[in-house]
Amino acid sequence: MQKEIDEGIMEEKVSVLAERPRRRPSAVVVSRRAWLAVRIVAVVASVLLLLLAVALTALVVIKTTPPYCSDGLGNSGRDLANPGLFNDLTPSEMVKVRDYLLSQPRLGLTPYDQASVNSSYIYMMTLMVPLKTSVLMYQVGQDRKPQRAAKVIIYRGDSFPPKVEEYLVGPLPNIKYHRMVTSPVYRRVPIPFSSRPVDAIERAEIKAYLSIATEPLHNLFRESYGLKYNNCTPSIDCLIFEDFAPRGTESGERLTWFWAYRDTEGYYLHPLGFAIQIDHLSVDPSEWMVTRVVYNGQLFYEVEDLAERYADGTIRKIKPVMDNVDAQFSTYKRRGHHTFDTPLRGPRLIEPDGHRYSINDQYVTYFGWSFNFHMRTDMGLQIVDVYFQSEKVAYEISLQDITAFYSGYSPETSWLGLYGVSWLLGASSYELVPGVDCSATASFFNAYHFVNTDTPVLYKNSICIFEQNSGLPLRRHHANKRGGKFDSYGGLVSTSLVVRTAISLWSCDYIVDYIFHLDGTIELKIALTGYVQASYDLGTNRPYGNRLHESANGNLHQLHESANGNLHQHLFHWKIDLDIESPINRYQTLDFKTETKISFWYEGSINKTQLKFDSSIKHDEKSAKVPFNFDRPQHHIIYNNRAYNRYGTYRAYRIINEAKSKFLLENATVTRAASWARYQMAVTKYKDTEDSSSSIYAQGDPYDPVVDFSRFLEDNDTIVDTDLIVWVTSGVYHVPHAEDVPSTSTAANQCRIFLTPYNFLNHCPSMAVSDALRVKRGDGVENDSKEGSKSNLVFETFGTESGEPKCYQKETSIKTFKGDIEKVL
Ligand SMILES: [Cu+2]
Repeated sequence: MQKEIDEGIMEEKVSVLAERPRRRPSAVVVSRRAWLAVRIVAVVASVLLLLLAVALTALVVIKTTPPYCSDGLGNSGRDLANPGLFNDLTPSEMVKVRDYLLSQPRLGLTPYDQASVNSSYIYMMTLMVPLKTSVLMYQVGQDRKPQRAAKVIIYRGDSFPPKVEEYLVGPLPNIKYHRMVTSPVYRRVPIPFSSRPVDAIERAEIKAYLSIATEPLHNLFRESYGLKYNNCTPSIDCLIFEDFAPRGTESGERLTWFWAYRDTEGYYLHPLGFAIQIDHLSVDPSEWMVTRVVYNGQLFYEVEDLAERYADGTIRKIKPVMDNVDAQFSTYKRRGHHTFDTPLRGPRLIEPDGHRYSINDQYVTYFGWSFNFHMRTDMGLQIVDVYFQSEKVAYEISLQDITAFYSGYSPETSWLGLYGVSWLLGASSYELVPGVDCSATASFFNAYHFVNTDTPVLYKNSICIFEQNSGLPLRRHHANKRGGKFDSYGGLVSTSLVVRTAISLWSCDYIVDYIFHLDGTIELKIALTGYVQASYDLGTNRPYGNRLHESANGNLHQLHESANGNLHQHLFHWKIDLDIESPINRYQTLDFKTETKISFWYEGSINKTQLKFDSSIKHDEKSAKVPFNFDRPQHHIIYNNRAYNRYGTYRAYRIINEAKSKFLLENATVTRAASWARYQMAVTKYKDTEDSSSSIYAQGDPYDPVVDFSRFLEDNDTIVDTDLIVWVTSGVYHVPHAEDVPSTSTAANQCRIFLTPYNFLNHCPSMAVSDALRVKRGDGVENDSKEGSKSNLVFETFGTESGEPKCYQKETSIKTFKGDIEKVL
């Protein structure tokens, strides 16, 4: 039975086996190998295809994406290891000077980080630019290279009486001497301590003093403004104080007004109607005192008096209204009507063949130009040793001071007169933003300063150099035949090299440009922007300006906080040391007048009236003062009496001051340190001792200034065939108006001076530029124009490629911007 069952199972197994498809073992082996081979081939093919695709894509990208435009001419960057003749102090030189001076026991200096107002310490150091005579001797191989030295300013709060001393320290880098020097241009020796700029050490003491002095006013600040001075949260509920100058109304005083502002973006437009005046003349802060307090147009002599009268309600109070929404008017947040409905980018520069200028350390060449730039901590960026087409044009072109004299009703505004150099134009030249402050294609340079510090401070990208396209032809002409048919065209777009810094002096920004044009012209330009200086509007400021903002607390008739923009005049002083082929030059004016004569060419007695000019050589400094006078139009020429162009005419440069601004405040005591402002132009004989028309001490004592420019003219030197300096004042009246909020715009606020060749050459030097265009008719040759018409025009571009650029412009990103200055070494 079991057997039958087993057999039955066996049969079933056999039958199951019989039902399976029969396979040939050899066929199975071949199939697996083939499958493997197929898979390998497939993988390899896929990889190859992928690589091919990548290669093709790359090819397409390479073919369709232009390469970066070339760098063009070289830019070596700063060479801090081997500073040249005019180069600024390097950080390592600054450290050497600092360490050398601190190691001199006789000087008794305290390191800056441990110093107080009543100690002796280094306030500032800058390069002592070598004397012109020794530079010129060195340049012609008649003398050895002038040694580098530093000029160091030391505050001596621990001497009796306290004073400021200036030292020459050198030679660099292996220092062997330090000598106390007195600049012959300084009228006052020793330099009065009261005229020194307020530095970070004194400022910190003042802040601490204000903190205690205003404690009794805590309630007044809170109730009137919703703000606090102590223990506040920045940008939320803080009241801040800013100091204004001059510091007093007479020489020797140090009485500073501190104005209160709401701490918010654009706080300059949020004056609170509170100001406190402090006498901080003493080197001992415990002797400082509050001398005046102004609140809502009411004057008090003691803080306690104001606090008491505020508490008992016997004075006019200010009610708080400003909130964060109200404060938006002073910010740069986008608002208002606009026509670019979608955000669109504006045009930008492309340099298809790279930079056409080269920079070697601080030495620049561009087209026919060559010059050096250097940064002075006090006076800012300067240009020295300027040549055009290998001919000497100028030894120095430099800004000397920026002033602003204000008007107003309140005690703070009515005495406001600012001297920028005392607030340090160089150390106020901060980082520039690529694509906004300068072209994104610009070359950027760092500056180093040693002021208010214990170690050198890096000002990143604070100088920029770039070639700009003005969008205007430098020259062009379209010539038609008499019959009206086109004859010829010639043109050249105006490009120029810009050397730029932007000085931010508290609320105001001054963009300072030295511009080198292709026709041999140098342009000096200051464009004004930034915030205006607003004052608290008491309703009595109207003759002095416009109301810029009002805040009402729900009731338009109840104005609580309003700002007034006060009338002021900006003035800029330039030193222009032209050396036309050599330092030996003359100054002449072409005085325009009319003449009426009987015309020789017609019968009878027909009178012809026309313009003519008389050339007038100026023999001495007194005759070379040029006050503003529209009735006597003039051209101003500096020429070399021993150098002629091909036509036998004296080689010369002409000075054009496009921004003459009549100075009406000659008799105002606050302007005495700006006696240069009385003349739109003055020409003096070069003297090493008349190096600068202003000084960092101008602001501290404008009433009896350490440097008084008018004295340069008093000796009435002969100025014929000698080294001449041209001093030019430009400026602008500014009545702030609603559109100055939040910022003044540069469009209509530019002060320009031109130095332009006048028979210096034989023809326009821009004829040498290769990317000019000349169009003329070819002889009988006809080309197909795009429009299909026949033309026989010949386009000459003098070897320069025309048409669209085939490269992609390298730019510096805005993201490189850091904003802060930083200590180095
Ligand atoms: Cu202004």
